[in-house]
Amino acid sequence: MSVSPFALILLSAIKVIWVTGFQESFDMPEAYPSIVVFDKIYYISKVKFVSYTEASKWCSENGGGYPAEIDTAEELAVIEQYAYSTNLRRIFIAGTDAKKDGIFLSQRTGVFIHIFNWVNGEPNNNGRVEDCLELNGSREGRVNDTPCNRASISHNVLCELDLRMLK
Ligand SMILES: [Ca+2]
Ligand SMILES: [Ca+2]
Repeated sequence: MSVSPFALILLSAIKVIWVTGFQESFDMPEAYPSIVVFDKIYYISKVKFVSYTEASKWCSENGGGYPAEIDTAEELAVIEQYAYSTNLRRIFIAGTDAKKDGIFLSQRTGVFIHIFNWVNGEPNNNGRVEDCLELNGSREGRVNDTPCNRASISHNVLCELDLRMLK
């Protein structure tokens, strides 16, 4: 008997699995240990990016994912906790309000993102240039609007991959 059917049963039976040492294909040296929740895998880059576009490219080229998109309150809670566990200051996730201030859309799908747990006082569109979203790992993983590309501000990136896309 191979071990993989058992692993699949585990994946479907257990809602949250900390993957460290479990799915070696996602133990990337350039990323923090990934987590699997429901049908999604999440991983955070160790590399930092000034540009959201570059961060998004990194997700795609490392594991085949995309910057995490907040679809539900449950998912937000998961990625906040994950961000918090790293204590990283700035971590890009998906969402831009470049077209209309305060209306955040997924860069990848155009879907309206409307579930947030903002850092106190946010979103503030600081300097009128904050058109992207980040999680502040050092502030309980909560959400802040941040520049998409400003030389003085660098971010890690939290990537998401739908495991059902791999089947
Ligand atoms: Ca999502
Ligand atoms: Ca802000």
